[in-house]
Amino acid sequence: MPAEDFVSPDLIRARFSAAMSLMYKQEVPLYGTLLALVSEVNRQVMAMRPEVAEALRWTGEVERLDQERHGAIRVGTAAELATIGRLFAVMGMQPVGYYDLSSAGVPVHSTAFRPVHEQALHISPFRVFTSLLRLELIDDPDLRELARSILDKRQIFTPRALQLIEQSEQEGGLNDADAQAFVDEALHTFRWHHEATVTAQEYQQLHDQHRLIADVVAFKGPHINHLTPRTLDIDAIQLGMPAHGIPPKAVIEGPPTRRHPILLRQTSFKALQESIAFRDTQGSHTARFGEIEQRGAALTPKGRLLYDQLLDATRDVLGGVPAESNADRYMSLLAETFRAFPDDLRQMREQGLAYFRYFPTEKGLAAKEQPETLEGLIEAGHVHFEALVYEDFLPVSAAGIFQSNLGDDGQAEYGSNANREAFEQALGMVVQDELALYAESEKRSIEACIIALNRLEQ
Ligand code: OOG
Ligand code: NI
Repeated sequence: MPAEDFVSPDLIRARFSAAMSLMYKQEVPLYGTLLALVSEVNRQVMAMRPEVAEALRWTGEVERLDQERHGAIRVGTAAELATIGRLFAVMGMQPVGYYDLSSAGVPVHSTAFRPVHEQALHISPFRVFTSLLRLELIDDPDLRELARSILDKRQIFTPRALQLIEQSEQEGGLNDADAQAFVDEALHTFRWHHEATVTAQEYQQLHDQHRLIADVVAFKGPHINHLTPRTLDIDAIQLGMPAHGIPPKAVIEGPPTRRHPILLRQTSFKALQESIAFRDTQGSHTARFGEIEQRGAALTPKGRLLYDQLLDATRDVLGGVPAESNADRYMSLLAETFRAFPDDLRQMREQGLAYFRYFPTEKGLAAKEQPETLEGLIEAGHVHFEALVYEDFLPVSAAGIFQSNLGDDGQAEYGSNANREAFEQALGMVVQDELALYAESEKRSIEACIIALNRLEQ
């Protein structure tokens, strides 16, 4: 088949993301409420804060904001992870970053599947945070064996999905009808199942070891456990949630409120109690929750180091992890500590704390003479810059999200067990370095400015 008949992976992802959102709205009605709240708050921000609206217009984020989602799944075996990687590749998503959650008491390690090029992100900014259960961290050998044998028996992909993945790999893409079939078939992997594959007693055994182990092992597939929209004002969301009957977690994860947001701020509401048919009897399980996020500037290694230091310093002063009881104190300590992180784009740029995108201005395009350096172009008003948005996740925040849904008392100890090589081996691919991706994106925008400005000079 000629390549021009293939649907682009970006459009397959856009279709899949829309289908996933529709499915999740039907499965979890509260998600629909959350979407309405987020779009109302975003509309207000766009109307009341023209400087925010203008920045989003420069970067094009204004067009992608409504589509923007991330989901999360947890798989049980290396084979499942590898096939998930191939499935996401059909829709132009690649593994980016390695996250070790074991140090936070969650027996998984993870990556984020996402588009890597700014143009692809613009078409469909859809990501899936994907965790692999680490059975090797379970210390009870009998239970480890039980989990392994249950997982080995399940097939989380439909036969047709597997066939279409293979076809896409061999032929280099999918035509319209196959792409549609692929979206429909792939969606099955992410569905919720009311029936467990284990007895109530087996579920309890797995659950007693760690609630997350039961969530991964006891079901037919890796149900999507949340689907997160992006807001422009997470403080407004946090305040507005109770009035909509959605109780938020105690603190917003990530950096404090800023004029120029950095990285990622997230809040969530507690998992739902869902009724489950175990093989022998009826019971319940909590897995799915709601999450909202606000995204800001991607930080350079220097900026990230400063962020990590300030976050650690805040937690040291707090004397523990933030929870219900110390939430107010934590949020005010956080704001105080982060005064050391300049809240000004010019300073952030001059100090090399964040990545940026550069755009030729009207003035620059009309000018006959161009200064020779980027600094000169900015100085002359020929080039405008905006922060490059963070497209990834934060391990401390992710741990906080996991924890708030496992209950603050559900802490387990696994020590620090980062093992990126083992994860990549299971995945069958290396995970990409997010910092390199931001640096490349920044560089492309500078090159595009130079081309646009010099072309008009002749
Ligand atoms: C994933 C939690 C991490 C985020 O936004 O940091 C995450 C999970 O609970 O499976 O989604
Ligand atoms: Ni999330």
